[in-house]
Amino acid sequence: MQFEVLTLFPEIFSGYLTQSLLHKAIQKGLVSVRLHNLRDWAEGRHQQVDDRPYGGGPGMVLMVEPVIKAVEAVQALSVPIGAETEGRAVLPPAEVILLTPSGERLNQRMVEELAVLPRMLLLCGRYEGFDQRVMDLLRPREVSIGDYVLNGGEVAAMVLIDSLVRMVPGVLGDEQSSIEDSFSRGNRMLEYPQYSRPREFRGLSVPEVLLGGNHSEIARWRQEQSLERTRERRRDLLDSERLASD
Ligand code: 6GU
Repeated sequence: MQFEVLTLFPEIFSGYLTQSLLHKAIQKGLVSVRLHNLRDWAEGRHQQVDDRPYGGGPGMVLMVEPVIKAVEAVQALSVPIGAETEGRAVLPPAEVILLTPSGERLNQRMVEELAVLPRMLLLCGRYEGFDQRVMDLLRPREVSIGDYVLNGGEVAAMVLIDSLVRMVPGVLGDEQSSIEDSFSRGNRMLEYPQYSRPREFRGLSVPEVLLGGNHSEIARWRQEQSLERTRERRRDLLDSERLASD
């Protein structure tokens, strides 16, 4: 799974990309993330990438020209990272995904859908968004991570990458599985509570059932806990109408 990320702030990604799970996935060649600075496609002495909106109003708009040039240049990169010297493998064109609060809201169904794509180009916006002609020309998939406003698409891009790499076989250890994740296909329940040592802490004890070693009893208890939590916190997940449409 290959990500090309177009951003004005590539340095925001560095800590995230070197964290253990993702770093290992990158080392193993299962995932690659290539950062591109939009500023590299800006013109003129000031390397301008944003401008005031026609019609007035607050903020600045990301200019159409540098974005389109950058996307064309990234799409033209046909050699995957790590194979530059071999120079044979050709990359498929990347699916263009634009991170914006006006996009379709990300959920696990969308994650599963996107997880089949071999290569994605993530466009991170800043300021008051992109010139509409970026969307008109590129027809990207516009994705939002939720109903709140971030300062830019970078954090949202990391959220998207993080949710997608979990779906790549071999990225999670054997002991973990994305299939059992909450919200994955066939699991619309919140996770049950977990406990580890010590058995008692400040008067709070681990539920007796977890200490007994009766696996079917434990499984039943966990299922009940999941259901109870989901009822209390996320009744919408249990709604069968949504089950059919999502
Ligand atoms: Cl993708 N971008 C920004 N700027 N804000 C958001 C978002 C994206 N998703 C939710 N809020």
